[in-house]
Amino acid sequence: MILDPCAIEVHNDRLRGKHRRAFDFVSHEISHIEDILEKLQKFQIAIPSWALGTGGTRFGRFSGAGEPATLEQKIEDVGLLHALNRSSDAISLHIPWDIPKDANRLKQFASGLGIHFDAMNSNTFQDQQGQQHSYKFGSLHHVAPAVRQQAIDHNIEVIRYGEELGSKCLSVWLADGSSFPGQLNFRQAFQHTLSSLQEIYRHLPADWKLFVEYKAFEPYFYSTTIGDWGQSLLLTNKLGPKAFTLVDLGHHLPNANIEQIVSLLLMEGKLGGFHFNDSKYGDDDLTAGCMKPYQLFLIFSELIDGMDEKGIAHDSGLGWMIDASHNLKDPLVDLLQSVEAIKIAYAQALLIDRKSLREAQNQNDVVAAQEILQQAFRTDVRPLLAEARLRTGAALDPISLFRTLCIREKLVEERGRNSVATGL
Ligand SMILES: [Mn+2]
Repeated sequence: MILDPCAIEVHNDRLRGKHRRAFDFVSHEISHIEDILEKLQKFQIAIPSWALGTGGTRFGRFSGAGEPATLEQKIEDVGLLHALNRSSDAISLHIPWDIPKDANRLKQFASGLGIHFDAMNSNTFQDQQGQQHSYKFGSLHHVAPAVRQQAIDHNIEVIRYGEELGSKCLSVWLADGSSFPGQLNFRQAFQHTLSSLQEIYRHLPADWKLFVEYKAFEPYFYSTTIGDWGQSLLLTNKLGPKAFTLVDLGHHLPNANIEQIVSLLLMEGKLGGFHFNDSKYGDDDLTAGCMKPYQLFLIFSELIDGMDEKGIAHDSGLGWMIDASHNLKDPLVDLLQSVEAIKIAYAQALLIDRKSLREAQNQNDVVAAQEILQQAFRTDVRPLLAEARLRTGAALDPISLFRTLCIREKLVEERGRNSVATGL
């Protein structure tokens, strides 16, 4: 399904007056409003192919209707999101769920919708049909060289697919770990992981990046071989300049100070990208900003501070992606909500008076520092996001337009009630 641009025009015309009043009210107080609007227009968040279908828990999965059953339909869904908010111009694929049959045709189809291919994701956390060796006891860290080699070969194959599609990045997340004390020799598991990643790194094209994601626990519950940012940073430092740490917000132990992690990784030039989601207990994979919007704002505050200090472009210097699961809400609407929440946090962080904050820090003025941060956080920046959308031809209120146009109902008509997306 392709969105008719006239529908957006009609929708925006209806809301324009109300929007203008809200925008004038808030923009009035902001000195660098044009700079912020320009940054908001440029800032894009990639959508992972596996987030377009209904997610599940280990207890069950309640399929939605009209899910994208093919790779083309997944790209079409991201095209719809992008048409609605002009903020998600890339899709992140997962192999083997998204093996492209005709890469050139797929690339053309995607670019017709304004979509390109973000990071490629490998999968060594499941066994695939016909696979020779099992990943039950891990992949790149496995005690058996043949299993490690199979996992290495898979990652190299993922790079090949990515090259055909114009991607520039391989994201590696390993489930490798142990569930019982004594099961693993930690040092050996780490060394095996390092040498496996070194082999993959050797096959990385010159203009590619390798993202090494970490996760504190799950699916194993005693140790994870890349369990935290320190372990990921050890690996990426040893691998070389094309290797970076990837931060997934849900992959920390409760109450971890993620903004501090981000700040130091940026300082070391080793922060590669982000997976956005939100959680209350563990890796809950909920809509970004639904639980801890202040934490998201504080993370963006450190991101902007660190990127500006290093001269890193906000829109292209790091990889921005959503990594969430949609068990209750329509995945497309949930993704619209996540993108909105991420950009709200970004806009609020752009409002921070950096000069005054630095002065307050240097004078140990704790009260002033808090006031400065909260002044930015408590500003309602939603009219700024709406204005940025208006200027790029997107909808002033993407979720209401999604509902008014009965987009899901039309997708169900096209695809049927029982179409199921590949993924988890
Ligand atoms: Mn992730």
